[in-house]
Amino acid sequence: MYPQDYNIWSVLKNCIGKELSKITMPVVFNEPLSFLQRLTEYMEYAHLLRLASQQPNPISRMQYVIGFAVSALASNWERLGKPFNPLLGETFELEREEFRIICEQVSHHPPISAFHAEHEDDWTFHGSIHPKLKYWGKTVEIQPKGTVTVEFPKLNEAYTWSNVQCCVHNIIVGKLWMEQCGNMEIINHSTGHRAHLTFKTAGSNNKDLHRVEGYICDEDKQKLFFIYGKWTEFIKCTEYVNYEEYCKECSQKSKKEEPRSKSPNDSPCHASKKVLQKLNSLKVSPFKSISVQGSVDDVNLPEASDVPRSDSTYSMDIPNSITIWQVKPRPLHSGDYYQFTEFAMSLNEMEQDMEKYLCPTDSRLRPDIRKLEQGDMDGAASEKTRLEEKQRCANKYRKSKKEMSGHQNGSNMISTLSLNRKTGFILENTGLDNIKIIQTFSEIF
Ligand code: CLR
Repeated sequence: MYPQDYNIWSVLKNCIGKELSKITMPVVFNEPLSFLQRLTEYMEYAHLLRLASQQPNPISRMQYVIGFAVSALASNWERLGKPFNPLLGETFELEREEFRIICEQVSHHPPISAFHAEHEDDWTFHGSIHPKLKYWGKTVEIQPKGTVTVEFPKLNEAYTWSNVQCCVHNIIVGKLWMEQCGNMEIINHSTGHRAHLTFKTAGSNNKDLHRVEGYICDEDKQKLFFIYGKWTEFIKCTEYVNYEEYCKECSQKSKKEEPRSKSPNDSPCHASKKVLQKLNSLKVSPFKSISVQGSVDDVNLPEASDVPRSDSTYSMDIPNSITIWQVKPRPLHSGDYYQFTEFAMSLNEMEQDMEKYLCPTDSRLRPDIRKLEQGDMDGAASEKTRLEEKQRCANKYRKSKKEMSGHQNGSNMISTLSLNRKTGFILENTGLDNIKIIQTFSEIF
């Protein structure tokens, strides 16, 4: 199996209307990470939460929480490989200077991943994500359902928000690309402050590509700060009056300049286009070679549309703004390796002495992911099939056990099967205090 022999459409055209999480995709579309690891990427800029917790007033705390919420999405830029679906009970844990996190797959159908992260007694960050994929022909829409919460225990403060939806374009023809769009509302439940952020769609001329804009308001809906930036690059903020002033100046200027403008050279993104074109051509993506073959005969092909280019030189710069968050550049060879960030590249690493304390359910121990990481596509594919088969068996067994106990006792005895968290054993209560060990927790791989 080689990427050039496949295109996503050749798989998906048979799946219109199906729940996408149930479709098994060939491993060539995967990236060597589990979805639990992909969620852990939310934590790359966790220092922003520590900074937030150190701020004396709720508005500057909100600014850093916004920075964190947006920065959490940055690693998704250009990442079009599908992470592996976690197996039920799979875990991933990571400890770094600024945080520690534990994630667990708590449901398989629908797929739900839960996580809890913290740093000393500064903050906690927890929640669950249930990615719902909707397939609309040319695009796949992914709604990451679930609410996430940040708490500052010393301040008795809690913030919540939900992530915006993610659209993957050019499923049928052309090169895949992704944008995040929709509204995000971050609520400080203790003070009533709110942040309203809009993740914009690329829009005409792609002038709003990846752009995020919004404001912070108090409990009386008074707008206090203006927030702007791109989820792929930076987030800045300024007092709302500065923004209003800036808008006034802009409209006056454009009135004066109107007769002169409209030549293509005036487009603010013009200068960067060539540079970006060059950069893009240098990047070797494993997905570049996924091109449409002659097999899409039974559909009406739309025009092949290109991946919109980012216009990074065109960024609004409002006087008296501060930068809350700035993205780290991707490593040099990111394009040769699934567009990973440096942080993503570190997630499969076995750190020193890790094998001694790691849970046997940890994503790092998944043989299919490991094989893909080593470039063994066929090995990865057969391991993936084996694990999926094994999981189906385990599910069937669990289900039949539950049904049986329900019949025998006239009640649905959930306690019949229980998982001992400490030992990782699945225990079966066969009645009369007779407890039998069925399967070890470690056997999910
Ligand atoms: C985006 C950020 C959200 C959480 C989230 C949920 C599902 C992820 C999505 C993120 C990024 C894109 C994603 C998706 C699942 C599948 C999809 C990884 C992390 C990839 C690009 C697969 C595309 C394959 C289709 C074209 C079939 O907060």
